[in-house]
Amino acid sequence: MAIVDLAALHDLAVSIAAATATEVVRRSNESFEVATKSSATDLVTEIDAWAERFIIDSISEARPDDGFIGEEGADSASRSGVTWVIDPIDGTTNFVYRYPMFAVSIAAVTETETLVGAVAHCSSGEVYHATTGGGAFVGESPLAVSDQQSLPQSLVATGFGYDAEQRRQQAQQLTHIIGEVRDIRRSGSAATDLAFTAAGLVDAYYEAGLNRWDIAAGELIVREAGGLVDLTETGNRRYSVLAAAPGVFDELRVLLKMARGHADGPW
Ligand code: LIP
Repeated sequence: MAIVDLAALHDLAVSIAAATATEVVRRSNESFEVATKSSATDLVTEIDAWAERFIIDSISEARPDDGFIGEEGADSASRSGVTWVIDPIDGTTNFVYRYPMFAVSIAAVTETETLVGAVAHCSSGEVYHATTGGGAFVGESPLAVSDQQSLPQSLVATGFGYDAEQRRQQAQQLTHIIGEVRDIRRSGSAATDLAFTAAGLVDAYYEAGLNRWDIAAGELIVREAGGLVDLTETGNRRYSVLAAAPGVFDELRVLLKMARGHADGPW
């Protein structure tokens, strides 16, 4: 693999995420086609498709040998050793409802690690970003996870899947968690939840049934902000993620394992 200019890769990710987010927000005020994917509640719009195409074309102009994996179907091999993992609009349901919690998530990865990640929070215009070994930032401001040491005082984000039975099981687990923490937040965007964990806006985030594009950028941002991340591939290219401040990570991991043991199924 050729030597990669991390700074250039990072600047490409941040600039394209920001430009995409600006246009996504502009188009959110226009009419657009909405369709469904894996279930009647799994929405996709023509803006998701446009955004993924725009991101790929913009990156390819600068780096024609890179590969792409995207939520809306991109799946091309890399000739450079660098592959971009793209969620063009993470939180598509929120986008359709104009509920201001959706993000553009772009990560550059190799076979062994994530090099850079950028999550553009569309409603604020803020871009959360990180380079491996280079720290995490929102804009120019350094990010750090919370210094929370008490699980009962922890604000914990989570999410639920598009399959009704999956959601039912995830809600069952939640009944064993919600009384053990300060409170729960459900944004509807995994990338946003991970960025907010890195910023200390929540103390932790967990969710199962995610795709790689939901988490690729946010996971690096949390780690570079001093957080701990447990990422488990659960089959069918789905992932379970726990991202947390170090002071509550182990205790929350144990609680999650207990809660999943009480649910009717694997979620
Ligand atoms: C969403 C995730 C969210 C999860 C939703 C959905 P999408 O991704 O970001 O955390 O709870 O079910 O998977 O589909 O909006 O890109």
